[in-house]
Amino acid sequence: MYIKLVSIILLLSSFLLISCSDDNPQNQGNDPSQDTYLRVAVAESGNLRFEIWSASGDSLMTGYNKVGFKVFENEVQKTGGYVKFIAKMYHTGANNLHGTPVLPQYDYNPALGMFTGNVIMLMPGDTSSTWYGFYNYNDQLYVDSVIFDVGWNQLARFKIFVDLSAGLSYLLTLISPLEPVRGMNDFKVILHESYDFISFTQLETATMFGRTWQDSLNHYSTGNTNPVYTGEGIYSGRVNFDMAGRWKVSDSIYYNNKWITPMGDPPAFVFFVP
Ligand SMILES: [Cu+2]
Repeated sequence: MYIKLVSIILLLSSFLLISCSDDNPQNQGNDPSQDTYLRVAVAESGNLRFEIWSASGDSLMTGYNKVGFKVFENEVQKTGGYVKFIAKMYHTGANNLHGTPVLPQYDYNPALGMFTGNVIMLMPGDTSSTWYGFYNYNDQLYVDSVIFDVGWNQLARFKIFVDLSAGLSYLLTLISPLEPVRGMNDFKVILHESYDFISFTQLETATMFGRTWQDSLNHYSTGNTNPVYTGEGIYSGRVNFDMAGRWKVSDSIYYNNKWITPMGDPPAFVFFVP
């Protein structure tokens, strides 16, 4: 079990390292006032169809995806209840499997006509790594094991840290800024806990302390605010990149009466500010 966990973390780490080289940035806006949902995946079985719609792009991408599910039975759309969704990735040859963070349940949002929430996609699919979706409506209707695509958002960032004493891993996913600008930026992250990298729990009661600095000039900016929980899994603060160059934003996290980030070496995101 432990060996398997380590191999999955290594696998993810090697992918996440690659993802640090952003030589071809692409635009992934996250302005909630401009939510336009596009259909990004379909899973059908008999007279049943589940659709995933995304407000984060025209396909599911690595990182944070704001999504809604639509369910049709005999072409009649469901307008109440809930959807459950699980995603599992199989790595051919590596003989392992991992999950990705999803919500325990997606509730119906009448204003949007969908079962809304988020999914975090840890890795892109490719020829040897395949995502399978398992869909459930009201614990009554199921479509299982349908392959779906996930693209690679080169701007997506994750940090994984491990509490070995507790056998728990944590995943910190950056939501904003994916494209940092000079001056004030919204700093948004989402935090998950996992003991096996198959199921993940979204943590909503952590306390976060951000720190923003520029290594090369030993420069700290002022006017930053710590990320605080604002709902839907998201912790939101502000970071001030008051000069161009390479910035680091670290996040020390206190949860369940202890520090879960390594003391003196908290996870840090690197930003290149034009
Ligand atoms: Cu994978």
